[in-house]
Amino acid sequence: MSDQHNFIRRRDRFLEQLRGNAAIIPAAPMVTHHADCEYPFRQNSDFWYLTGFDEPEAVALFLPHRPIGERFVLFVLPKDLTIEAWNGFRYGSEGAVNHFGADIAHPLEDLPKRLGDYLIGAEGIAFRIGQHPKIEPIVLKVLAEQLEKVQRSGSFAFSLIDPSPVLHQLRLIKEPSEIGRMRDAARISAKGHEIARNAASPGMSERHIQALIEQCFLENGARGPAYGSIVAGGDNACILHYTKNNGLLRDGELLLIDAGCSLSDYYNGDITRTFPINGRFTGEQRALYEVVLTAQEAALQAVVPGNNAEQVHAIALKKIVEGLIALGLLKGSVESLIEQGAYRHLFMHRTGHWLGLDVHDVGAYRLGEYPVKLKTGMVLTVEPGIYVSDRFVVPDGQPSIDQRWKGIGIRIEDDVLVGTNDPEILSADAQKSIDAMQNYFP
Ligand SMILES: [Mn+2]
Repeated sequence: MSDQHNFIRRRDRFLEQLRGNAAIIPAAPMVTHHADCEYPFRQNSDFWYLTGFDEPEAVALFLPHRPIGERFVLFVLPKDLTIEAWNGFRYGSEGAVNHFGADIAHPLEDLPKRLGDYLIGAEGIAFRIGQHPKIEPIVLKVLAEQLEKVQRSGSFAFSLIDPSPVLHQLRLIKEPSEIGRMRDAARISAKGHEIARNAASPGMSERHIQALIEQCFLENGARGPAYGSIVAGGDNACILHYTKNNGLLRDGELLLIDAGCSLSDYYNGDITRTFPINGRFTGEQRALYEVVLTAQEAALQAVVPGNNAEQVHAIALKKIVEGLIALGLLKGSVESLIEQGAYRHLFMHRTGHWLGLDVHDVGAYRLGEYPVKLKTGMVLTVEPGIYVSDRFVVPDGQPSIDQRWKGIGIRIEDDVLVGTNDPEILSADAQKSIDAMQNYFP
């Protein structure tokens, strides 16, 4: 169980920032896989961040308008020895108070009848509409009742607001304990990549490599992969979200692996590496790999306080476009190609995203007109790529692409902590130099 002090501090900060609004934050439900089988449980990251409570269906109330000692209320699935014999242990209301610091806890079934009373005196409700279909009708019913009362008494305004901006701003800046866990997640993820590269050889299946990397995650205590592992040989690498992983690894092709683990407390790694399956780059593969690596390393250096993610992307993009011009795959000036987007058949995604409890973590990238500035404690990925495939149409005025370049998909992705000065590359254990990618002979 994670350290309760962290959760207490987060709740205090959240309560403070809610001002007079009462927040309702639901846990994740169980999700059906098929028939009566369910997916393994995955807690809602907002709920986890504030509670550390890892059971489904629960609802947390944060009540800044109540006295100290009544501000954190949990509604939880009740103890039931018969159900627990089938589905596992539950803490129940008592456990929620004794082990998770709830001021008060109730069985979940009491939520509809108790929620209204808890909200009396709040200025409004902070609840995210559209994401919690089971809880939303209960919240809206209570809100309607409150609005009726307000209308009659005329005493105060009662609004419905979104708790996400406040909560996600908190989540965007990682605390020291979270940074420690992000290092762990990246280290284990990197280890899996090293194992995969050392094992890969022509004739193996993508699935076999997936098994090896995910075995590493599990052996090292992770829950499993943070997202569907992408193990993509050859042209499959040009399908950005390829997860079929049912192809064969062919001599002369590259293997792109985009995989990271999710830890017991949900912190995630997200790493991509690309290497030749037979241990030797072709000339074309090597040339494109050098372009991506150069772009990625330049972009990584820009992950410093005061810069923003758009600048990081712009640096990577400029290097990629320069490299592609030099290789004859693009034609024109760097500036005009970028302005016209005439590179998008070769590099069609952004260079990164926030990383944390969610793989594509929460937090704004822009506040109105202004890109969010990088601050110490933020974690993001830096992941430029080049994809050469018949899937993507060459725009008018750009050179058609010779067959020898086709089927090459390269992405290099690291997880980076914005430090006080230099960036800390959390995933540095996963090799990426040209030599390391060729440093094995089957
Ligand atoms: Mn990523």
